[in-house]
Amino acid sequence: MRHANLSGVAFASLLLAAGMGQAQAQEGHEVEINWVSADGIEDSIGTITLEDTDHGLLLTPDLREMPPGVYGFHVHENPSCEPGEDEDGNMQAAGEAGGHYDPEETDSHQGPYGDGHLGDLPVLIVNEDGEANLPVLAPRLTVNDVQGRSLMIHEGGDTYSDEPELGGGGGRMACGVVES
Ligand SMILES: [Cu+2]
Ligand SMILES: [Zn+2]
Repeated sequence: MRHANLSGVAFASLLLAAGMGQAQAQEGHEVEINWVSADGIEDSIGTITLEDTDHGLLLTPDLREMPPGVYGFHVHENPSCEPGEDEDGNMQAAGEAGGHYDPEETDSHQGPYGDGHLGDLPVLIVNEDGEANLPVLAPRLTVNDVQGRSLMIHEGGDTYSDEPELGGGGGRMACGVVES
């Protein structure tokens, strides 16, 4: 009888472990997002969770303490949010992240539904409470594509076009590295 009880405990532990594994899978790939400046990486503003779906890559932000508005959002090439020199030799926030992820070398910024940069994502929306929690879908991407790269949030919106330069997106404001 005592033996049977012990087995029961062991079985319960096994179920618990299995349950935790499942919960982790459902949470998806979590990316921490930090403010960035020319001086370096600053405070965290939350996370963005990545998930493969039948319709493409789903990015679910859980960000806070941001000014309300619409923000340009992209996958950048390199897994770094450190400052780096721009073309004119000035230190730029998250410059080490490089440009928009563009494996086909289209050199064209057309937004998430065009044939240009693969890293062009739908804009992020921050509500009146300073929170971003509306998921966005990138139909041409998978989690695997963005691992070993970075997520970038820009001041201002995004016109999803080459004019004006960089689709009207402003400076690099917040960034997170997607671990491999
Ligand atoms: Cu960008
Ligand atoms: Zn782009």
